[in-house]
Amino acid sequence: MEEPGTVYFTGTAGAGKTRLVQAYQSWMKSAGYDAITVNLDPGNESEKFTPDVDIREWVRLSDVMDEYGLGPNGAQVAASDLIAIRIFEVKQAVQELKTDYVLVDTPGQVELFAFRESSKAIVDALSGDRSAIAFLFDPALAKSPSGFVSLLLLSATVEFRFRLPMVNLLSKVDLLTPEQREEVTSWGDDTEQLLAALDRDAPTPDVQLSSETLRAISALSPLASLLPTSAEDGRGLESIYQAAQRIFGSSEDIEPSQAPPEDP
Ligand SMILES: Nc1nc2c(ncn2[C@@H]2O[C@H](COP(=O)(O)OP(=O)(O)OP(=O)(O)O)[C@@H](O)[C@H]2O)c(=O)[nH]1
Ligand SMILES: [Mg+2]
Repeated sequence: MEEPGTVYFTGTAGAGKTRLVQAYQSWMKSAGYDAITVNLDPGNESEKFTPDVDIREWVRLSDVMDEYGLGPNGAQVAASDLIAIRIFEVKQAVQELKTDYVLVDTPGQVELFAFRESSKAIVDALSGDRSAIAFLFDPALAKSPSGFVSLLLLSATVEFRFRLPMVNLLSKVDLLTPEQREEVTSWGDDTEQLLAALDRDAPTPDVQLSSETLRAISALSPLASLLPTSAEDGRGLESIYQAAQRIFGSSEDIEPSQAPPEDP
């Protein structure tokens, strides 16, 4: 059997990772694909989310806090190391489910995921040759030009660190007006538009830092276009699938009629 395609969903706290993983799994199932969800967040308390493989069976944030006398953030760091030690058991649980696609929800502390050695070890151990990262741009941050640049920097950091193909998503797009959505996606397509938007803001140190950061990032890698998505109304879920297929290099394609409308 071909190895499953694995997509890690990451992004800042509250960007919509957990709901998107669930919505995307439902969409995949309704389109006839076999996908499982894996929760890698030891502190995930969402009662509505019942992942197929749950890291909390091995490591639970509340237990780590009690056992080591740590607060929630210190416990996330310790938990990440504990997860790295048990990751091959998690991998085995995933393999036993014999699926085509694995959708992985990651902890909200994106700096933990992006910077700690243990998360690199976790991703390396879980990933086969067909793996990608979906980075969520939260519209609450992405709708301001300097917030957008901060997310670009974070996304580029994740990309350089994991060296996996990336798909950048604009999440919760149902919360933006059509004009806002167009403006934000245009920044992802065109550095000049984003620089112009920064120039329109007052020249505070924050805006100057963003302009210089943007110049540095765009010299390193071309800007990534954002796919607008919504777990609320199902927009863009098919585009995630298509982007993943391009990355995984499969010729298999879907009938457009099976999918919900892209832009209701
Ligand atoms: N309107 C709207 N709200 C959303 C969408 N996706 C998520 N939300 C809301 O945004 C909040 C955060 O969603 P989560 O899916 O828990 O986000 P997360 O990135 O997993 O959060 P952490 O794991 O805590 O970092 C919740 O109140 C969700 O209901 C969406 O597509 N549209
Ligand atoms: Mg979550």
